[in-house]
Amino acid sequence: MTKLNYKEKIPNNVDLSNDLSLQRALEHWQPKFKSWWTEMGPEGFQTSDVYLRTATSVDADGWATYGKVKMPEYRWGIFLNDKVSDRKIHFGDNIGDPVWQQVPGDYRSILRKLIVTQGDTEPASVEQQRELGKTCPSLYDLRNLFQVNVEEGRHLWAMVYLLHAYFGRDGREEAEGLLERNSGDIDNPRILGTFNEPITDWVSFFMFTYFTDRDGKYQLKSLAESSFDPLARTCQFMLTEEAHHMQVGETGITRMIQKTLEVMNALKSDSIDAIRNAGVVDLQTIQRYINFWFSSSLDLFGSEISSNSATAFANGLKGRPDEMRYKDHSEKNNSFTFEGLSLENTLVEQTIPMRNAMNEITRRSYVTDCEIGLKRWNRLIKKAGYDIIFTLPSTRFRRNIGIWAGIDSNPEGIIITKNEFDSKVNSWLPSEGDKEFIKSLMVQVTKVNKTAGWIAPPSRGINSLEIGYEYVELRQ
Ligand code: BYC
Ligand code: FE
Ligand code: FE
Repeated sequence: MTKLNYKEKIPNNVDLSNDLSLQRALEHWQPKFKSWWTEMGPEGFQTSDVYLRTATSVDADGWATYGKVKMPEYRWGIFLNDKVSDRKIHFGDNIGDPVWQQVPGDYRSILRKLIVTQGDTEPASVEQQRELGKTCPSLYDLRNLFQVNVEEGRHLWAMVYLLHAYFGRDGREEAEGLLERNSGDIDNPRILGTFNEPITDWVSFFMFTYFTDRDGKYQLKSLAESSFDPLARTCQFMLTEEAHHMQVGETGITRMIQKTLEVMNALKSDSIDAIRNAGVVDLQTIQRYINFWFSSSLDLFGSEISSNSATAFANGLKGRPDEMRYKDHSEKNNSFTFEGLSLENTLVEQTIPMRNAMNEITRRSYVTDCEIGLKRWNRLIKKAGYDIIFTLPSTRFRRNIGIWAGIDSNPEGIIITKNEFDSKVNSWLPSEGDKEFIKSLMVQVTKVNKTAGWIAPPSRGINSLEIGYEYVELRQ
């Protein structure tokens, strides 16, 4: 197993010291990354010691090494899973050929676009979350936020390495662009919609890590199948880090629900006013946050019918998540039938070539995965004796990309008029009033072993440490 070389300026397991011009190019990008981190990364706490995990090797023992570090001194580096010898292309038109260690000329621009799109989301999320330290519900949560942030920074490094190593001059230019676009910037926004949405409260942060990082999981799984071997190996390693981000989301939402249920039981009431007056989030508002972040994340899979996704599949650039679970890996002559939209805006059965449906196939796996958390949360609610049930809205609800974009639908997926949508939207999506209420709950708690009133304390600490461990040392 390759050890990561930490003696170098840029920790790596790609033998960077043997490619001086690449090393120089990346060392030139490194200070730009550091200034971006200082300007656009977490606000405050940059001089605090944070209990973070850093990868020291890509195998099971070494990839999670814990210790206190100041965030700007985190060892962002380039780590790829080890090469599998004789790896062959396993989907699309070139099945059985050896995978590529260099970018084939014909696929250069489409591969670059996939890598740039993936790379753009990573720093975007750090920018979106930069203010959250001011309202952290506990030191434990603050540490988790920063862990997610430094790892998203590392995911940016992963894509920048590919751009520098395999795409020459235009790759270097794209790498600069990844630090120039900014989340929510009107003139130069991030590429994908969700990554321009503000995340200014912790309810949104937990929803984002549950729903949007999970899009990351599915996109990375698709790219981990790629015939461009360096991309596949990079994404395989990123996936090990991704699991933690989704866990932060799932446990955060669970703890928020637990606290609400505790208060409801103490009050012996399910009155929304009473629940809010007691300083916790009513389940109806949580449902509206689910509706918002789930529907936004659905757009990240692209159009239901997509010639881009067909080309990427045919060329072996981007597969389906867990491609080996499918029977046919060419899908050249197969078709996909789904409920689409007629010219009169009514639901109609539509059949399209399977390869054009790859975005929708990936989206469906994602939806199934999202449901797991909702089932767990619904069990908690039921056990507490309430009959409220969380549901995922229909994939037709509030879409901005694909065939449902601009179609007014209710959360059950029934097409309705714009008037009806507008009159009910405040019961489906967080209203200004909901956001004000959530904002009022967001107070910073940084005392050891204390947790804000709207969320239950964590059930266990990090890496077997106690919950009350000083995960972030505020002393400067
Ligand atoms: N917003 O055929 P279409 C993560 C564009 S998250 C704006 O429908 P296609 C993370 C699309 O680019 C994972 N534009 O779809 C999570 C195309 O543009 P062009 C991120 C959008 O091409 C949390 C056009 O619409 N990874 O890692 O198959 C924290 C029509 O394209 C959107 C990736 O996305 C949108 N939502 O694109 C941190 C993987 N959706 O060609 C990190 C790389 C589509 O007309 N990207 N468009 O200029 C891809 O695989 C694909 O580009 C897409 C789908 C999945 C985005
Ligand atoms: Fe990431
Ligand atoms: Fe992530």
